[in-house]
Amino acid sequence: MPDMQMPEHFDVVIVGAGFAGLHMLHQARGLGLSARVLEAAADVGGVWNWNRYPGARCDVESLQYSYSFSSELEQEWMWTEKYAAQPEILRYIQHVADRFDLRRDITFNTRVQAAMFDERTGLWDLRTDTGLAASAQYCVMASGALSIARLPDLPGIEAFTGKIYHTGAWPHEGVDFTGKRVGVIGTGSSGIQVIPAIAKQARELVVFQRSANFSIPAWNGPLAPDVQQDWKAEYRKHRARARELGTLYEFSDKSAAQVSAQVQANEYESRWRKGGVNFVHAFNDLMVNQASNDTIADFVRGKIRAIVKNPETAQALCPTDHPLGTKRICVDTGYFETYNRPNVTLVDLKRTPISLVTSNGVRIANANANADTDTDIELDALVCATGYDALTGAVLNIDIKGIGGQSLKQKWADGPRTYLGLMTSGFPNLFIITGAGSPSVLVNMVVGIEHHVEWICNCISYLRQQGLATIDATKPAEDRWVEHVNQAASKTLFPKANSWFLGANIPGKPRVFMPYVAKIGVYRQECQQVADRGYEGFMLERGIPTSQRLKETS
Ligand code: NA7
Repeated sequence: MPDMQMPEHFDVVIVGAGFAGLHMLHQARGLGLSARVLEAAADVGGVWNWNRYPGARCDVESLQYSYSFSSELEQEWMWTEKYAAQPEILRYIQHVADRFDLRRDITFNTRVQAAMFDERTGLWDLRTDTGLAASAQYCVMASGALSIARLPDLPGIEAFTGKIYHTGAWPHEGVDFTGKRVGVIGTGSSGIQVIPAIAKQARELVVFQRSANFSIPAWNGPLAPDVQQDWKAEYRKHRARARELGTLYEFSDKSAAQVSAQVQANEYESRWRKGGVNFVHAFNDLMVNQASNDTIADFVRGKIRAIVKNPETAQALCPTDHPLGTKRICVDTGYFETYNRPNVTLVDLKRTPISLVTSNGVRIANANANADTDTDIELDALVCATGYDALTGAVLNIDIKGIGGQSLKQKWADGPRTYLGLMTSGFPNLFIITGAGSPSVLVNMVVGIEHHVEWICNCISYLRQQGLATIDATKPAEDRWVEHVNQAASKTLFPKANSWFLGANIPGKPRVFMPYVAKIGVYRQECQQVADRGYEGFMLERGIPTSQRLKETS
């Protein structure tokens, strides 16, 4: 443990320099606050700095996956593709950091390990892995919803002598798979993007699939200058709509249940040809009515069977264990077509699970139960596209202690508890951006981030104007919010999938549906109402809250 320095004091400390942290820093400066961002990586960008795997791309259109706070920025930045690839998004974020001179308030290569609320001073004390210490009146967790990469717990993995990569921690210098035998584990969004890219380079690619996933073609391509100009001419109108709707899809006002099978098929076909996540908004009951969902899921399974030539592989690639859209829908470029290549093989782990990782490959159980030998697959490299400890992982990775030394880990042992997804009771002046209990990963992240930063900044301004020292969620308000978020999810098909939305990918993680399924416009109104009513459901105090007060008011 490095020696701790004397803490440097700021009005706000922000954890993370991705889209959220940079925006928070810029807005905090606008309020005249002193602010410091602490960032584990060597540069800005968050997930876009870490996820450098080949094929990494955003599945929200570039013109929408960008900040709206500066019209000059909006107009001057030119996107080259409909869906931007990771390097272009990273360049954009780096440009934002430079254009608004943000780097001077960011400390890089510094991972926050602990944050503690000091009842004597009313400040948050932060400790980092470099020995740097900071204290601040407000602490903002901008640490990302998908930033704690998870490697699979496979027996023997430590014995593998080839290279092991995780898509979420990709080497900056890139990887050359030419002539190599590569295994990819995982077929979520990252796997579905990386598989076609690696297949083009590697000698052999073996995909290890635990669950088949639905994926829609992106039909990505260059962004025509006139399309970009037209969109930019109307940017204010588009942004206003995005604040209500999230990403601007063609939302349908019809239910699939209302129309004939032919009308359904025509609509699915037309949306498949347009591509992207827009596909899942073909009808308005697809996420609430299983029978309706079956119609769109059947359509995609039909497409998979039509694309993939080997019928056995096609069958294994057809998802049957969850309704379409209840796991994050994937958007791809030639994913299913990749299985027609002679150098690509699919291993269905449901039939033939990995029994051992050996020094030079992977051993899979034999599909024929009577056969006495397992099959060894020799590999030079293993790519894990195995996902993240989503939504709560990054926050709980830090040892956070609130009033009375209460640890957040303990408080959230049975699942995250927040009020509005923004704060958690007993942790005054600690704000979370796009965390559990907010729409978070279910909407365009940049829209969600901008809303949270706006709300937090308005809140801090209010506190300062009123001469208040702290804001803290009350327990009853938090309990009501958690119930409200659960209720909202239970009216949908989402809980039917073993998804990372409910922590199912992490052994032992409590199964709680974490994001709030409401439209961002509805959520925005709920947050605004709370503020308009003088921060209803929060305790606002002139003095410093203590454990004694907490006992009295909870
Ligand atoms: P995801 O969506 O969590 O996908 C992870 C994949 O890895 C998924 O197919 C998992 O199967 C699979 N997985 C995880 N652990 C294992 C083990 N132990 N063995 C075999 N297969 C495993 O992560 P992504 O990075 O693809 O996407 C995350 C989000 O980032 C994405 O939605 C975008 O919003 C951006 P499972 O389905 O759990 O059976």
